[in-house]
Amino acid sequence: MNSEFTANYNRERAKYEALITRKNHEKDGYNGIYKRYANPVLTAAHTPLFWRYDMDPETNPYFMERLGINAVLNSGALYMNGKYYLVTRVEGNDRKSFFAVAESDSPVDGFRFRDYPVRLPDICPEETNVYDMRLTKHEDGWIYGVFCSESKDTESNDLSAANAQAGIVRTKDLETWERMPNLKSKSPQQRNVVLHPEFVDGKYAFYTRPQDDFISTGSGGGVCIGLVEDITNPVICTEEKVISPRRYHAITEVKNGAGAVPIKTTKGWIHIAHGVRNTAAGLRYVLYVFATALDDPSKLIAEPSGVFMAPHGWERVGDVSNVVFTNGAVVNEKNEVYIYYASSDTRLHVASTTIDRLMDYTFSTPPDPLRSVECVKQRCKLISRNLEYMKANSIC
Ligand code: BGC
Ligand code: BMA
Repeated sequence: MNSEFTANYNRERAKYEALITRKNHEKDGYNGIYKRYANPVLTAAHTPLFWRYDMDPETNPYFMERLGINAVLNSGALYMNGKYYLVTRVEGNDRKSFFAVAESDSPVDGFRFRDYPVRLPDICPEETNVYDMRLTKHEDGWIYGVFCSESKDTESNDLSAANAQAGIVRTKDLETWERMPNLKSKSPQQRNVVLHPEFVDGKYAFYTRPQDDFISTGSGGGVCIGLVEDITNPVICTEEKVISPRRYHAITEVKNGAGAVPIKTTKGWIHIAHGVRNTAAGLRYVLYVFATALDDPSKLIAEPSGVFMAPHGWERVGDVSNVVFTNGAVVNEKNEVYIYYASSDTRLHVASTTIDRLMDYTFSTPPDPLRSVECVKQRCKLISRNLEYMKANSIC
């Protein structure tokens, strides 16, 4: 073996092992709602060397990257039999994304990719790109993956015009995937579609996000719910009812979309979703929370005001800066909640909370009054109550 190859391989291999086995820890910073962890759980550097390099010194004398990976980001998540699974979005240097399963015994570190990425059944010859899979353990016994299936818009003269639809796969072991036809709805395009884990009126319930074209939601009013009778022929057979509307001058003004599969609690289904607003510096993606009724998942029962999570510090910078995005969260038997979120379309992080804290946040945080003058009233109410309480209890 030539010495250049060997030296480079040994160094990169040691760096990779050190990265994969590095222990994570909670980061400084307090809001009482969740704790962020200091290190990302997955990055491009966590992908195996044998995905990127040619390991044969004969054909790769310099130990050169042949098929680089650009980013590991938006991941579906599942907690099953004591293990944490992430179905990640991996983006190659060629801008195409694909899915890959990483697993760990710990929710916050130690994630390793399986040897091969997910090989999706190729049922859509026009499909160019796939991304952002939500993993739903459904009461029908299957694990479903719902993702964005993107194709070129051949009707348009604009080379970058695209068409987004919801692709659906199912599996029992995250290894063999059966693909259904893409979801059909009245909306010309769909992104950020999530399958509800339980039947609703005996049907499969999908959270959808109707959009008039590829980027702009246009007349799409927000996160909706629609029902499907037959998952092998997935057509939304009901009205797509808006459950979390976009609102003027709120964090959801330009777009919003379902994120993680909703979490069932004693008081309602808790959704961790994303909201987008436009700024002079481009779109800003943040996370927000809303809840729907247990007996009617189409009924909004709580929507805490404003941002649940926004990009902080180095999370602000990346391929698409000023973005946090989630499409996966898990709950373990200790009622701990782990939220996997990506920053700036570049790397995947984790934040932890508990069901009790998440419920307290969701149901005790007041809603957005939507006007400055009302927001001041809302804050003054908190201040005067606090000052009275502090005075009465001699707290300074
Ligand atoms: C990108 C996504 C992005 C979408 C809308 C796609 O081509 O891969 O990351 O969310 O465009 O901007
Ligand atoms: C969206 C998503 C994500 C991405 C975000 C910011 O539309 O579907 O893939 O994180 O844009 O680029």
